[in-house]
Amino acid sequence: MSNEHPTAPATPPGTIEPLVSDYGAGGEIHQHAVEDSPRLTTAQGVTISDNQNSLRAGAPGPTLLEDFVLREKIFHFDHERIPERVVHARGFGAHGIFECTRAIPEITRAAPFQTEGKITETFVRFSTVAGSKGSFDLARDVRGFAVKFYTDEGNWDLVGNNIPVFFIQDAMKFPDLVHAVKPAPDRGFPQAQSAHDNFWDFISLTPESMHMIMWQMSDRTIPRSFRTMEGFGVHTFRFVNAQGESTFVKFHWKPRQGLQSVLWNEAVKTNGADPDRHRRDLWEAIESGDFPEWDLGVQMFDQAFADSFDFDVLDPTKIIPEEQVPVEIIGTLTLDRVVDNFFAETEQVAFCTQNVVPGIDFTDDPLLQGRNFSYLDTQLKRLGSPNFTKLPVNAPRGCPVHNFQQDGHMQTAPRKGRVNYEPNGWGVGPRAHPLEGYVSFVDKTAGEKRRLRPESFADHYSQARQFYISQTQVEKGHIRDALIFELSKCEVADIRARIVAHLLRIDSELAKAVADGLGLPQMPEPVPAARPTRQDLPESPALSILLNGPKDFSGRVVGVLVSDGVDADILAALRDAVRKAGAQVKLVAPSIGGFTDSAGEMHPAQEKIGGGPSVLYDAVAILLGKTDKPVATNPDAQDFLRDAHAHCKFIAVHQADALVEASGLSAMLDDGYFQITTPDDIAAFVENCASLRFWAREPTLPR
Ligand code: HDE
Repeated sequence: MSNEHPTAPATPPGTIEPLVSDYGAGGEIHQHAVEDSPRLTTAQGVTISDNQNSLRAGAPGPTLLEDFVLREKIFHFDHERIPERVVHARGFGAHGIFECTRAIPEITRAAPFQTEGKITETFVRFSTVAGSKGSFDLARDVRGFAVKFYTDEGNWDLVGNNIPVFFIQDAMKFPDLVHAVKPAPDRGFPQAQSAHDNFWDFISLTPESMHMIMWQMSDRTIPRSFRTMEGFGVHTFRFVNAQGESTFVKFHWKPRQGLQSVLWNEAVKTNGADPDRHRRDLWEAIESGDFPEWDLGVQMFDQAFADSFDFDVLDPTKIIPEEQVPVEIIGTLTLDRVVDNFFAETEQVAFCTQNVVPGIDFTDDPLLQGRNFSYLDTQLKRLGSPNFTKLPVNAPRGCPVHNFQQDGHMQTAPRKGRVNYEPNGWGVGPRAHPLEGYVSFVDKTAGEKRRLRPESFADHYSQARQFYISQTQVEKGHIRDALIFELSKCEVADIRARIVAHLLRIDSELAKAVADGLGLPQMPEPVPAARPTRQDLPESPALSILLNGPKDFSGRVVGVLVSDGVDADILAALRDAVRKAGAQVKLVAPSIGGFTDSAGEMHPAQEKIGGGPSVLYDAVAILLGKTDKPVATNPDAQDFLRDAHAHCKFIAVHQADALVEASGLSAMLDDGYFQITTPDDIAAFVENCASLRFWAREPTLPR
């Protein structure tokens, strides 16, 4: 609602009088349009005279059915909701551009890759999978990474995840998987988590999920932000060139911000402190001009490689290690614009795996084939009309749309004229173009019509093991702890044991550590396996998060706990050094009203202690005034420090002895702490922050 008195004289802050046009008889506030300011109208364009009171027979008296203004307003409100997505309901979108940095016309005729420097508009939606629309951001969950390219030859949707493999090999199993992970149908909980009996029961009976489970139990599923995760197309697709020749391709999005995740304990607390953590992070980054970027990489290979590879390239539970087929960078995605309206864009965007353009084609991956059916179908349910393609976020931008499709709910772009069919003798209307049009790759197929799973899909443990052995010691410890946490939430002891029986096929030490952590009375027998686990697959460093972290501290945030009397020079030096590192400082003070430094200058705070716990920051500094007693005894301030310590963060301290002592940490200061005595001490702290965590503080032995 616009302020009705834009030229009102300055009044003390918080004075509401200038915002009021009139008070009604019941003391209610009325705001009136003045001069040329926009009038409030009904959907029919009729100007409304009173937006506070319904039409009544006497006061108080019955409300009249005749009140078309009230009825229309309530009617529209009643119909504001549309069904949330069956999966990936909670998501966040942004606009961006894709720039081709290496043209590959000899490999694909897809429009975005024809010339170096070519720009293609995009819309990206990140999501969690299991939680409903209002669930928290930092659930342990796979993240969706869906990109719509508005190419010159139509829309291409690359609907991927932040994990390169999937739980199942055949679309037939998807409803079962999703039912199992979603809240149980009788009780309607648990929300947005996999730590429950139904999920693990299903998994224990689905050996093909074991590779994905290793990824899911790793810190990949608790990313620091959308900006710090990879994306993958998962399936093997085809590039097709102008001659109709095909090259297999797997798509990768590599974040220029480097990979970064949080710790599980941090995730749990973050969900309370800021359930919107990831969406806020993306919004703030884009709004501040710190545009997130991902390089698009492709692994390209031919049929001969596919035939010689250890696994079936059509099996979506397998990767091709980057060390075996390199990821070649062909472009960069930059997210540079937040949405104007969450519903219109993020909610109504309709991704469909079947949306491909000339130069991109499918393979026979049975999961991909099933998806091609599902996505179009689900959009009709969600958006309620086949005309969802006309919504601005879904409509092609790089090319015109001409066809004879007509009518349907909410038709907003009807064709003119009498001809609505083809061929026609009227000489009007669009026509197909055999050369420019989409031609499917000419693939020979033959076989018996049967329901079957290829034998080439049968090895379920070798790559699970390869993923596990490729992790650093710290990351292995996190996988173990995640398994123990999740399985401890299963009420049925047998389910826990069944999962350990699978783990025995992956790594016996991991299985033993999990069994110990669960207090299993005895070790189960390993599950029967269709294929023995290969012990010879080499480690793949590309699979580790910690080996692929950021090069610097840019884009990160230092949370600074401050109090009155804080040393002005030290605070200024910290702000300066952090800004130079491309990061930002957020000030957390006893009062949101701000604090006064040692030079007598007032600073506003971004958070009040308690509202800005340290889980929200990548590193922390505790810079207190000389009389820091009130802060030292504040339990929220103690949590701030204790959590930062437990989460292995780098910690700068100045005049913080009393808080350190009150938090029980005096005997535990290590090299991750930086005693700041003069402004010169700041540099070493900020430099170290680039490595994000002081892992030496974390116990990695079984707990
Ligand atoms: Fe999806 N998936 N999916 N999925 N998926 C949906 O489509 C489905 C799969 C993915 O931000 C739905 O519009 C089936 C793999 C993302 O709007 C639905 C199968 C991958 C998004 C659907 C899969 C994904 C979805 C729900 C197995 C990674 C969110 C709402 C055959 C490569 C897109 C919707 C957005 C959304 C079906 C498996 C990624 C129901 C049947 C594998 C990122 O159509």
